Order: sequence, then structure tokens, then C-alpha cells
Amino acid sequence: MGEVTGHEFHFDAEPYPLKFSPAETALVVIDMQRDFLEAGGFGEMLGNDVSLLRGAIKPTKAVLDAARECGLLVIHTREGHAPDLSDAPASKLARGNLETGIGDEGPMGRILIQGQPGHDIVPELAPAAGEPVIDKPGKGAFYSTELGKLLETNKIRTLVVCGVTTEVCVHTTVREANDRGYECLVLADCVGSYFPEFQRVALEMIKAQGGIFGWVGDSASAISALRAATSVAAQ
Ligand code: C5J
Repeated sequence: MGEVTGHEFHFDAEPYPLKFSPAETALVVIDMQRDFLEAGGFGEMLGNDVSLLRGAIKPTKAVLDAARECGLLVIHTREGHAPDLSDAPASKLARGNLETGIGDEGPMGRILIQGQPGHDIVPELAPAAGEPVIDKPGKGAFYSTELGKLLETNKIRTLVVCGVTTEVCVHTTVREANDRGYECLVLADCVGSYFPEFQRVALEMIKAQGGIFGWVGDSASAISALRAATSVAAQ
């Protein structure tokens, strides 16, 4: 496949189309982990309806396939901590006054601990060989990780963002990215929240005021833009 430098493509998005160059674009899939998305995991244990998050799996898989086909850098993140919890602030461990919380034995192993079954990415969206997986102790994917360096090394300017949850780790990461100069496109059907009202408002907030910290699109229009880029590259 040829390189698509010199061509500019655009994603249909709100508040206006977002120009991108595939060589400078990465797909970032945030925290699609079993503990958040699967029945019997930590999220459900806390009383959440995981079906509200699971709806994002299928469109995200379709975007993942199109991004891989187009040769985009694909990055996955996971929220979690070292087994000794040395990277977990006391405030995070105490938050919620939970009887069973981070680091405790939960329904899918120790909750949000690296290497435990619940910390894994759901099998439908498993990283392909060579795709970077960023382990992050916070809500934002830049805090205390190598993500910034990875994007700089690969000369990335645009991030296409999928993942969970919309108002927490997706928002925090997009805000961090925006302040670092990245253009972020959040795909509405590829992100999910346990709270339908938060999902709606979180997406509104991103694109308000002329795209105050990003753009909002959907999987169908992102896939069509990626396919256009892929077909130019194949010529
Ligand atoms: C994420 C959370 N990934 N809601 N975590 O959003 O605690």
C-alpha cells in the first residue's frame, strides 16, 4: 500500500468537518476492559447496567478494522494498578467508601489490578500484535504514562477516540489531548456511559462553542473517511 502523504481527507463531524492525514492520525481505544463491560464484573457489581456500555463494542470493532486497514496507529488503554498498589493514590483507593474496591478480590480477580482477568480488554476488541497498550493509573491516558512520547514519536496530530466511560476516562483523556495540541474526534456510538444523560451531555460539551475541546462524529462516517483514504493509498 502506498503512503497517503500529500492527500488530505476529512471526517464528517460536528461542529464542522475535521481534516486529517492518515499518517498523522491515531485511533485510541480507551479502557474497553472486562471489569467495566462484562456481566459479572466490577461495573455491574457497583449496580451499573453494562449493556449501556456494551453497545459500543460492535461499532468500535468496525472502526478498529477500518483503521487497521488504513494503516493508522492503533493504541489501546487500560485503567489499572500494579499489584502492590504503589501507583494508586490513597484518595482513589478510599473513594466511594466501597466494601469491595480497587485492589480487593472481586468477581473477576483483584479489581483493576494489572494481570487480573477483569483488567483485560474484552475479547471482541483484543489488541493486535504490535499495537501499543497503555496502562494508566488515572482517568486520563496522558497522566503518568508514555502516551505523549508515543504520539510525538509517531508525529500524530489527530486522535479518533472510542471507549468508556464517556464522561470519565474519555473526557479526561480528550481534555488532556486538547491541551497538548491534538485534534480529537470522539465517535458517539463508540463511547459509552452507565448514565444516558451523562452520555448525551458529555458529547454536547465536547463540540459546544465551535468544538471547545474536540469534534463528535460516528462510526459510519469515520469508516467511510478511512475507506476513502485506504482506497487512495491502494492506487
Ligand atoms: C473509566 C471509570 N475508564 N469510569 N473509568 O472511565 O472509573
